[in-house]
Amino acid sequence: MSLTVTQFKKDFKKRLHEKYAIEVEDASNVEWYGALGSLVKAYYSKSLRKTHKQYIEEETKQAYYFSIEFLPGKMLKSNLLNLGILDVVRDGLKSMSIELEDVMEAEPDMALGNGGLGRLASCFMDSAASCALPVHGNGIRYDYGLFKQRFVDGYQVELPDSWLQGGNPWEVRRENKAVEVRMGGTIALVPDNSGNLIPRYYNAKVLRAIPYDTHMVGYENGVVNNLRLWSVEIPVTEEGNYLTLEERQEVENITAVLYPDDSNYDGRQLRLKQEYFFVSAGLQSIVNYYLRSGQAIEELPEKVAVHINDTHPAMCVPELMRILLDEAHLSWEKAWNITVKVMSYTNHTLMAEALEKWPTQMVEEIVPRIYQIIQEIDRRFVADVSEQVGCDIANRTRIIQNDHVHMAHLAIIGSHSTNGVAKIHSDLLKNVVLHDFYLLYPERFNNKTNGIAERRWLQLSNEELSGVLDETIGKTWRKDPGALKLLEAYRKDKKVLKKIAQAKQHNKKNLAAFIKQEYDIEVSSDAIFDVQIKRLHAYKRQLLNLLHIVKLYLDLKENPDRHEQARVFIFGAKAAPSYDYAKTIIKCINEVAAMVNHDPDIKGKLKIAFLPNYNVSLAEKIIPAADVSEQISLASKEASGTSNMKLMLNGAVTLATLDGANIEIKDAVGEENIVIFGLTTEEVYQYYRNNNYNAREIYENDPTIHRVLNAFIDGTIPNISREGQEIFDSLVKYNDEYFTLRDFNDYVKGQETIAAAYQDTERWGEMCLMNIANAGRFSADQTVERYAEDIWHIEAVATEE
Ligand code: NBX
Repeated sequence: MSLTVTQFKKDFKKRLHEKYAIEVEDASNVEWYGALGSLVKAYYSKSLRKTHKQYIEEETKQAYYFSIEFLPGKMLKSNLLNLGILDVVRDGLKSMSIELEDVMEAEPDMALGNGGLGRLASCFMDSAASCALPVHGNGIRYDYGLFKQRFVDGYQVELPDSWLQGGNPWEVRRENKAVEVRMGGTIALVPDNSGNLIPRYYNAKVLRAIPYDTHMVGYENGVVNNLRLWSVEIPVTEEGNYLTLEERQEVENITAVLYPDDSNYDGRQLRLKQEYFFVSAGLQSIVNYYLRSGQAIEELPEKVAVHINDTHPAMCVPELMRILLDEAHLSWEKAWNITVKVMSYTNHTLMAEALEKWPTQMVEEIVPRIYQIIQEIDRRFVADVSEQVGCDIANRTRIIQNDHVHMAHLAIIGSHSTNGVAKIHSDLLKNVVLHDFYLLYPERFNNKTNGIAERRWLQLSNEELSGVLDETIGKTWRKDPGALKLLEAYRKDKKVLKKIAQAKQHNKKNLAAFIKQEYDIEVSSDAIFDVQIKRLHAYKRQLLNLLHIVKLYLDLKENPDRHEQARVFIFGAKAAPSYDYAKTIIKCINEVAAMVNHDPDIKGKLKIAFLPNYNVSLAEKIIPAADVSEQISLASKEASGTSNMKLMLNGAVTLATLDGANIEIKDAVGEENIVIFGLTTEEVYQYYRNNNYNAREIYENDPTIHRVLNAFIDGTIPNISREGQEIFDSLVKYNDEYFTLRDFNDYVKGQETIAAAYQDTERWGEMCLMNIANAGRFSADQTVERYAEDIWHIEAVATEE
């Protein structure tokens, strides 16, 4: 949009007057933020209406991304960037003695997600709007997002995230789009006048679902899509729906708080209610919208695609069936045909403990009609498959097994597409984990390697590097991340390498100042900034990183004058509150940090900064300053990873196992520009097959590993008598589930390669450049375009910009 500084200042002052009755100079940053947020929303409201109208008039097919998590982070700067008014607003504010950065401080992170899965959903929303694709999000408006993390005596402490307290300028409550969701009670099927069996509900609870819309602004293209998040309310008054105080509380709990587990499935009733709540509300509103256009329900797949992001929204399958059967009165066959055409599903994990299986009794109790439909889907599936392929395969793939509903089976059987999130992950789905389903439905399986919103992860968070890119290769990369490839021509150009290195130095100094100010840790920007930022989980092996740090420490203690490349190890990681082992690792990292950071023998060659409360905003500060990207999960465990993509885009060199998208990163940058170590997936599977992994033997025969592990139990590392023993036992006594000891020496070698390369400035500079230049293929723009074409069958709309 076009906006002048003068006009902006006028608008901004007016907003402050209207909203807070205050002058610019008397307002706090919270008021500046509130006014600016609502002004920006007004700026894009015309585009919003235009996009909406265009979709209706052109009868555009639209896709709806159902996800129980969205993790957008802060929205102000991203909206300014995408509207093309970032500089005007920054200059306008400055002329009123306001720093945009100070206004941004007042915005809380919107953290309605745990990690990769939720952040991916938000990257897709940004990219879809920016590619003019008609894609909307559907999820839950939690009153409390992911907990805030503090460290007390090195332990993780969780505090509530009351992100809505100061008001949320981006959302719009859509009272008139509320729908009702039924839960509980019992069902009887009674014939109506024409003999159709119609379900009658007894004692069901009727909940009111209120949508709050947050708008997704495309990058300089005038497209504005919608992220619809549902909040529960108790219906005003309905006879027979009188609720006691406890019952009201129970209802309100449904959208109160995000489950903080990112890998273990938590089989609580409330979670199942959350899942059904947003699925039912979302599908009802989509069908209502569709029917208002006057089109026939039979044509639904021509105009609507529904995406199931992991299994949490898998009840989309029986819920759409319910709507088609009970409300549109279609036959089972017609309804099933439509449902399978509309639905598609993404799998995000191979870890068995993350797979959702709900006890049938619980499903029947909470969503009785849905349970009936699931039973019928299961019955027909078993009959078909047994007849056509055989009973064994039918029994292994059916939805209901051992009194549990297998949500992944439901999602695969009830949709036309199942995809993994990186090549190796999709291959493992086909060949191992979901092999039986692959035999039944080979055509349904496909890969969609994840991507990232490169605007947020480069333009917005790394202005310094963005400037260098503009000077070197022009500005096309800002719209087309593929154009980053143009940088490759400069791989030997010392001037360009120097500029990139200077941008990195600038960002490292900023991060160092932040770390000093917030956590009183002194770090030198001359050291390697080695970064591992992701959820804390045993399979991601933060412990491998820690073991190496302890080794470096012990080496330096033995020989304080040893010439060692200075390193700062930066961690950011939250542990699920119920995941004790992950919390133990946090405590150990913090205690090693306290020990190392204050030891004068180390002479500053080694520093550890475990920054608390890792979230999107902190990621935006860390990533531009990273030299090394730690992607060290045990091969075959990380479905894709996305911080690996963000870090390479910002010129960090990846130190990685051949896992998830690391493999594709290696292919993109070439072997000489990445450091690979560790077991391959095949080797890991071989250990499983032969059942011959022996961690104790490694501990007993490898003197380095022996010495490092002993440091956890012999008092070398203070204050971890319990935790150190737990770590030691997990590795030696319980045979090291994620082969940390097996990969240790190879990892150490990898770290040595990194240190040597870093000392050769030109070599290192070239590696950084090659990473930036080849990051374009991991743009989420490309990823959503593949989903659009191959899975959703939707097309971009015409735009004027
Ligand atoms: O999804 C992550 C994977 O671990 C990553 O490898 C992948 O890159 C990313 C995006 O595809 N999975 C993930 O973040 N899962 C969850 O957050 C999660 C949340 C709730 C739950 C299970 C998993 N019940």
